[in-house]
Amino acid sequence: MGPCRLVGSKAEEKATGVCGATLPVVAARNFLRKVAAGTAAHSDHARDMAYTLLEAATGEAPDFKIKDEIKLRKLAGILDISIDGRTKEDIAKEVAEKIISQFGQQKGEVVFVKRAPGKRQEIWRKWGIVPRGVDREIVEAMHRTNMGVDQEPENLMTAALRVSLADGWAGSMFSTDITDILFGTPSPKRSEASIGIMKEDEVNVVVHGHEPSLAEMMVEVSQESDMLEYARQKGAKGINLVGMCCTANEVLMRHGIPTAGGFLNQELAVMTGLAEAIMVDVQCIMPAIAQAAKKFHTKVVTTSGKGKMIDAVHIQYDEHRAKEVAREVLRLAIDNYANRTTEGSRIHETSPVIAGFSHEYIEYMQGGRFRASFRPLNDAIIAGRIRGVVGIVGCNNPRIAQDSVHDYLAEEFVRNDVLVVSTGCGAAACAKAGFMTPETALEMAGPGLREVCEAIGVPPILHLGSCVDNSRILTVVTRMVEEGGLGDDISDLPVVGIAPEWMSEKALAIGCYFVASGMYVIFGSESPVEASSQVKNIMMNQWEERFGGKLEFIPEPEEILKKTLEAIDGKRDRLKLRKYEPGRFGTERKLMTMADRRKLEAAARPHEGVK
Ligand code: MSK
Repeated sequence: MGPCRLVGSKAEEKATGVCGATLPVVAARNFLRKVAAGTAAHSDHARDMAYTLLEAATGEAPDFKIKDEIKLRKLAGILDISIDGRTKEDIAKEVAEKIISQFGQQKGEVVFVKRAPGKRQEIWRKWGIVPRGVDREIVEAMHRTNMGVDQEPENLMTAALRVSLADGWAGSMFSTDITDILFGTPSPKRSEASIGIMKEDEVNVVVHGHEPSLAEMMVEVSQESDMLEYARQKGAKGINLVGMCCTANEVLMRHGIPTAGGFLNQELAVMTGLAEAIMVDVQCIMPAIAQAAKKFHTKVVTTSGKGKMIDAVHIQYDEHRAKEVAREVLRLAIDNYANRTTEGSRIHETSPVIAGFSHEYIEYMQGGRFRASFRPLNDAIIAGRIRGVVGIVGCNNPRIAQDSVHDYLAEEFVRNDVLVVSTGCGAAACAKAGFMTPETALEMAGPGLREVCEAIGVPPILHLGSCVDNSRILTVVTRMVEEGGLGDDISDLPVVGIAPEWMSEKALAIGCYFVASGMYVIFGSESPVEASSQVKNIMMNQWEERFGGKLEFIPEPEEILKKTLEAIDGKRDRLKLRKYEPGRFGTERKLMTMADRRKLEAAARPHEGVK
């Protein structure tokens, strides 16, 4: 009696389960469950971060300090917490407590809803999708989808948007803000990407997963002289910390630690034969790595009580003794250096990458410390130098050649003067492809976008961080609205969100909160609701009418590109902006022939005539 799936020959709109639940009900129910699971993942991560902030403030987690006091004070302001005459620890304690209370809040509105544009908040209130508390929305979603509760596809799908908002405008946003306060708000760092970053003569330790607390400690202890000396005693020249998946994005953005890649690269890290240890915590960790590791010397080390794995070593993380735990993992890796036996294989090439574009830095780079704003970006869009903005986010999945759609779309958008922001494994894909350097603007970008990137000195594809950092995209689009000239709501902006190679329930939660925030969102690969035209109609038409955003699953990359550009141009028309004209700005690069050169010289010296 459930949870049901209607598949195979019965997968027709009129099919029902034994209880009478129709196919659209079952499809909507399962979709809501997935969105709730994705929201739970991001938000439980956020809860751990909030407790780390609390214990850093009270001194119970002495290895953690408050690194970004400005951001802490700003956040206190948003939370209506007084800062006058108080120490940063005192403020941080109240900030952490207030955020922790948001998880269990039963009534009212989660506090960060007020960060959205006013018009957006009204839309949410009108349709009753303002989340009350993070846990309440997740629990209610699980209840509604239990056998015999919510039997109406439309009602179930509306609930999916509400629970997703508890992710984007609460859980994920809490996590991003707290992580910045504890470990520093990212600013651009130069580093490298690809499996080629593994070093033959050093102890390679891969940090993989999502929560950055223990990885931050690994960054610190891997630079301690005692640890480096211990590694030398064991015959290694040094310690090479390597990131994987979203933990990689966190330590890349803040410390320039190189990234080995995204979700589908994890087994490859083992297969290099060079990984002494892969330290994991939660989310997107394949059990297969422990099985692959049996053929090599690699130790897979689980560190979260929530995420244990057969055939892995477990070293429990404890924020009260965080550095001690990090040293324990590192020593295990160093001791394992001498055990390399089976020869692995790998590529040796790496790509340069500039990562670390927090929304604060994006604002700063457009006007410096005293005139930071989004004005130049909005003006460039209004003028048509930049056609629009696209977020390419989300995972890889084994049904698609890894990174192929991420890379294809990123390249084509940039060529078409569309600024790209990227997070998660999408960002890892672009980093490995070598797209995240300012030089990319010169090599690939359309002339208008190239001009803007050259003026500011940034890549045309900006690395905004990990999966929870999709909340930074919400802040960026909100700031664009506030800056003026591009309508008065997120749904007016020429922006589109894309998850071309998605696989995780977290990606569905992200997609839904972008839609509820007013964006057109396209997912590649396969649709989890393909069998139900009614549910697809809700996602495409009803959501667009009510919320100004819609969700569409499009497997063909060329079609994703076409529909995105059409949507951007459609929004430009509605805003009555200048029609985008390719090549209108800047100078098209062109190979000069000798005849061209002579013409130019003659134009410069008209009195001499052409010889
Ligand atoms: S790691 S959720 S595979 S983006 Fe955040 Fe990558 Fe998707 Fe996991």
